[in-house]
Amino acid sequence: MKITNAKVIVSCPGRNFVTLKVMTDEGVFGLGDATLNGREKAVSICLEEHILPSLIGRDPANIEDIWHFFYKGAYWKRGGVNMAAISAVDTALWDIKGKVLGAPVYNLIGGRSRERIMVYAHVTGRDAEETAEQAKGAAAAGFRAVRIQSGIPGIDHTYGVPGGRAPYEPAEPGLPKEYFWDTSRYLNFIPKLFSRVRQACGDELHLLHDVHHRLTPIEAARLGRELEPFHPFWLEDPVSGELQEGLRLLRAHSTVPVAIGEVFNTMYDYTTLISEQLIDFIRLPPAHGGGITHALKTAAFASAYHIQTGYHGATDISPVGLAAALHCDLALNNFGIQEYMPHQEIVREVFSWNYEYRDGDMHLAERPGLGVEIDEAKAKKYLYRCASLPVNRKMDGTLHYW
Ligand code: KDG
Ligand code: MG
Repeated sequence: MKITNAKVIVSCPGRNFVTLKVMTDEGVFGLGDATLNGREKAVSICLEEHILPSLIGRDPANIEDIWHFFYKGAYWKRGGVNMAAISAVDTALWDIKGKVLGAPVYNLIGGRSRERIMVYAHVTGRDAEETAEQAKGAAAAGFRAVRIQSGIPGIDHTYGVPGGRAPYEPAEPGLPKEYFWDTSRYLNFIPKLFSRVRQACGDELHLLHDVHHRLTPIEAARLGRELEPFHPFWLEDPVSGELQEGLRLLRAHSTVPVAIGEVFNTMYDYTTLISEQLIDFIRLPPAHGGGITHALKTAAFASAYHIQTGYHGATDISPVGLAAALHCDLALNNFGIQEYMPHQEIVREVFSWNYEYRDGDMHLAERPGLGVEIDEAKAKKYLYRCASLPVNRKMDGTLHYW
């Protein structure tokens, strides 16, 4: 069997997605998600100019060899753009393998380890009161885990909280917007938010929160310690992950579980974090972390240290990327939880998929390969639109992490 052609499909049904389609001489094709929010064109050029010409002619069965060809062969290893491109190739090859063998991908990587995949919902409110009400509503609708993000007194715009009635979408049309941030107001408020939500929802609902990289290690340690009475399921990206050693400080002061790595791109970004047990959940999903091949290795490394998966699943992971994560979620013994932020309805015009949310869990139907299709004619109707993630400044104008 040979790869005869491959193409990159950039489409914007409500938001931009970059999808790779790899075709073979036997008519079987595979899909991979190459979406990197705000850097879509960089990945599509990387694929078209630097990767696909060397992919054509290879045997799609040899996934491990092809992975190393593009990883080691790039010489400039790692990096978000390169790894998103490699992830898409790898995922498409697993899709092909599944279709050729007539098996869902999860059956090729160990089979079912569980009946269903626990997901967490996004719960937001303009203030603690509204967030608590929304959390109660989500629990009543069947969710057993919710991520709580709230407007903060004295800060005009907070990460994760939509301005109007539209669902939250991280990238906004045009060039990056600039928002303002105040760490001390944030730190004073979040324990009050957790207290209010616990009061409204009781003890059983799993509560998660995304700090979105904004604290220093000692600030994160303070927050972790103050949230302990409310036993969060996790605190996500409490500090920017570049300084892996920084997590030692948080660990020294708090038992709050930590999830990190949605902006990482290989297992090498995790070496200190995993081997020193400084975190509890890995966030790096197959779509950005080297595809299914490398995700399995990262998960195996984590499992030796009792660390679980909690894959990133925001709307900028396409249905193809989410399906790749769900196949791993179903098969991995050290699965923890999966993020679920539903795509807008309009996305169904371009993609169809085999996963379904029911009663707090995601369920995967038995279909060969990944189980996701793309309608190329419809995809063409939705032209790419420039959209960017915002940036954050401290109140005095200093550029900070968003
Ligand atoms: O593109 C950026 C988003 O994926 C990110 O802001 C979402 O942090 C996020 C999350 O946890 O879903
Ligand atoms: Mg996050």
